[in-house]
Order: sequence, then C-alpha cells, then structure tokens
Amino acid sequence: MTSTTSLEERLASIVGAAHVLVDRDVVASYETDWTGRFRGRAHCVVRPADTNEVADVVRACGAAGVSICVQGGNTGLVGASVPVDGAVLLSTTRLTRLDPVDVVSAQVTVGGGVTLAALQQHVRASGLDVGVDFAARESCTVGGMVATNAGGERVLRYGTMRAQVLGVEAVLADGSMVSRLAGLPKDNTGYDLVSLLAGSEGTLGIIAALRLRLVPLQPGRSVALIALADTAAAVSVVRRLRERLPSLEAAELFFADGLALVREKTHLAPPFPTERPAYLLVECAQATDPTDDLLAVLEDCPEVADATVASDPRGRHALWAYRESHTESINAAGVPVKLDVSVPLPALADAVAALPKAIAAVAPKARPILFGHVNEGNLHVNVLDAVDRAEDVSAAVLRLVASYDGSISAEHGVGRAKREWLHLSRSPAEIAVMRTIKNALDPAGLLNPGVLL
Ligand code: FAD
Ligand code: 2HG
Ligand code: ZN
Repeated sequence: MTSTTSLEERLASIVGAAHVLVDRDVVASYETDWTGRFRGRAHCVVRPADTNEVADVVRACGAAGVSICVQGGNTGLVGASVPVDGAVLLSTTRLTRLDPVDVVSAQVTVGGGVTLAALQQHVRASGLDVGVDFAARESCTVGGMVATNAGGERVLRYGTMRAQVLGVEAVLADGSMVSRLAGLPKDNTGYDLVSLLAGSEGTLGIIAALRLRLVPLQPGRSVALIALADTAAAVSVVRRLRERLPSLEAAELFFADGLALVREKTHLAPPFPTERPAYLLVECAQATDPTDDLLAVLEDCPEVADATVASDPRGRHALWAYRESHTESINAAGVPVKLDVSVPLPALADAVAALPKAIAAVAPKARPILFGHVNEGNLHVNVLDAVDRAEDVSAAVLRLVASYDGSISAEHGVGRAKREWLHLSRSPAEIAVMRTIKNALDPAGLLNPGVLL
C-alpha cells in the first residue's frame, strides 16, 4: 500500500468513504475558481461533517505531510480556494449546523458551511437579519465570508463580516480546537483570535462553526436607481443621503459600459430613456416604508439627472439586477483580471478617471469595467481582454491605488492573485508580523500554502 492510498483510507475512516472524493471528474469540479483564472490539482476532496472530523482530517494530513486547501462555496475571487498541486481539498459544505436563533441576544450559532442564503432564510423567520449581503448569497458560505472578511452591499450600515462575528469554533493546523461560541459582546480576555481568523483566508485555521450577531429585519425598503453625470456627483449624493437618512443601507456605483455588458447578457430593458455616464443604486431600510424620505432628499440633489424608485420586492429586485449582474456578465464576456481596491473617498472620482488610462498604457486593447461600493471608496476594477497582460495590468492598477494611500484588497482578500503586491499596502514590519503569526500557528505551512504570504 502506498502512503497516498493510506492517507485516503485514513480520511475515509474519519468521514466515511462516501465523503472522500477521488474520481477525477468529480474532483475537477473543485479545482477551478469562480472566475476560471485559477486552477490547481487536488489529491482528493474530503468533506467532514463536524468540528471533530475537521480536527481528525487536519491531524491525518499533518501526519502524512500533505497540505490542505480549505474550500467553502468556491465563490472567492482571488484564487485562494483552489488547491496547489497535490493538496487535500477540505470542503466545508457538510458543516451545516443551524442552531435555533437566540432572539433574546439577537445571535445565532451556525456551521461554517452554511450558505448565506440558508442563513438569511433561517434568521428572517425570527424577525432578524444578517448584516452582510451580496450577490453570491446562494453559494458562498459563512465560514468563507469570515475567512475573507467579506464586505458587500451593507457595509455602510453594519460593517464587514468581522463586525458580525462574536465567536468561532475553529481547528488550527496542529489539529487543536478552539471553541468560543458564548457570544459575549464584551470579553476582553487577551488577544482576540476571532478577529485574527477574520480575513485570514484559511491560512491560520478552519472555521467549523461561528456565533453571529444579527440585525433587525427591516420590512420597509426602498431602492432608487439614479442616473448621474459622473463619480463626483455620486459621491456628493451619497454624502447627502448619509447625512439625512439613518436608514441608508447601500450605495452602489456602476457606469454606462458595465450597464451595457449587463444588458447584453441579461436582456434587461434600459433603466432610463436616455443613457447616462454613471449610475448610483441606493437602498434605505427601516420599519416603515422609507420612500417619501428618500425622494425628499433626492429632490434636494441637483446632481440627479434621472431616477426611478421601487419599494415592492419585485421592483426592488429588478433595480438591483442592474448592479448585481455585473460579476456574471463580465465573466460571460471572458476571463477577467479582477482587482478589488479602495481609495479614500475624496480621491474616488480622480481614481475612476485615472484607472482606465493607467490600464490602457500597459494593455491598449484591454476593456476595463469599473463598479463598486461608493461609500467605502471600493472599486471593482475588472479588466477584460487582458489575461495575457495580467501582471502589467495588476502592477499599473495597484501602484496607482497605492499612490492614493488606497488598499490593494478592499474586500476579496489577497489570495494567490495579489500575494506579490502586499508591500504596496503593508509595511515590511507589518508583513514580518504576519509571517511570525503564520509560522507560530502553522509552522509546517499545512493550511492554504501559497495564499496571502
Ligand atoms: P471560498 O471561495 O470557498 O473561499 C474563500 C477563502 O476562504 C479561501 O481562502 C478559503 O480557503 C477560505 N475559507 C473558506 N471557508 C473557510 C472556512 N470555513 N474556514 C477557513 N477558511 C475558509 N465578496 C465581498 O466581500 N463582497 C461582495 O460584494 C462580493 N460579491 C460577490 C459576488 C459574486 C457573484 C461572487 C462570485 C463573489 C463575491 N464576493 C464578494 C467574493 C467573496 O469573497 C465570496 O463570495 C465569499 O466571501 C467567499 O465565500 P466562499 O464560501 O465561497 O469561500
Ligand atoms: C461585488 O461587489 C463583488 O459585486 C464582486 O464584490 C466584484 O466581480 C467583482 O469584481
Ligand atoms: Zn464588492
């Protein structure tokens, strides 16, 4: 018996043979990332059902000296959820614990493999909601969302995923388990491992379960799609909405070229009779219908060239489709170079104007499509027809962003895609601390080798 065979047998004895996948066709479906840009080859796929099984799998892989790639919904966009050649792919999709909602504390404990959509359905039945939301909700898992510190469409009101997590049950690289699921909002007992795991991209531990803070379910919702002349107008409208409407929950920006691509893919009707350069989608949410308040503020905004508002679920969904269909429509047009960046808000308009020029200088045929989350100065720079110039395009975009004191990774993480650019957003001292932490928690480099560092 080879050592390879014995690892598979050991894994099968932990999770059951049905949950160790070795068929090449089946394994292949786990080996490519959502964008199609990143690929790897897994030794096999293993699907543990609870924290103890995760710990046993980690110990078995550690003993065999085989690294582990952690994968949730595989919707990550920086190549971190696909295996380096020969790693065991640990899929969290069976970690689907869903405890009853703790309505008194407005909290819930769930498995790391629960999808965002399943979590939303579960907690909404109790009149509560999840503070983070975005288009990948049907597939992305809460474990993956914590591991990437996902942001999304409600950050201006509720913060990123790190702000929602009150505790985790995680397995570290040596197979030890840390469990802190009491959900104490106040607990300053030393270093905060929960915050450390948030955004660690599967490099420090595997999140098997987590305790989440919930937010009130807001039944009164109003969405406005607003046509504008440019990014500066969007920033100015968002500032006024933020000042006057505590119910403001989302402020999303896209442009005429992105809308055209979305319409090509989805066949949606044009939102307005006249095409405009920029579009801002905002959502307000509260106990009662916020439409009148939203309209009152928009009437005071001279930047608004056109606007349409919906408060019924169907109408709101139809307006969101123009924004949320961007990622899929871009992928349908080709494999993009994806760069998820942020700049200080006062520099956003400048960056939107400068980025296409910087890209054209290194890849004249490239088609940049920009969109993002206005209030955080977060731009999704998707560059089509440029995969063969990915390094040059990345360098041009990320250096420009760094010149604004921006971040090379606003919400998707560093993954494999941006590893070599870490120094543009973090100092040598900060990178050294990251390496020290990684070496302390995972000296053999078992978890997600090649990701982040
Ligand atoms: P995966 O892709 O499987 O993994 C992502 C990373 O987390 C990898 O490093 C992986 O190893 C690690 N990981 C996964 N599960 C665990 C675990 N249980 N324990 C430890 N590590 C783990 N992101 C945003 O921030 N905002 C958005 O608005 C947004 N919109 C998106 C829209 C679309 C259409 C798509 C496809 C993606 C979007 N994303 C967005 C990307 C985002 O990173 C992911 O959707 C989500 O956070 C990842 O969850 P996942 O379960 O798919 O993780
Ligand atoms: C979004 O905001 C996601 O829709 C995906 O973060 C961004 O596709 C992208 O670049
Ligand atoms: Zn985003």
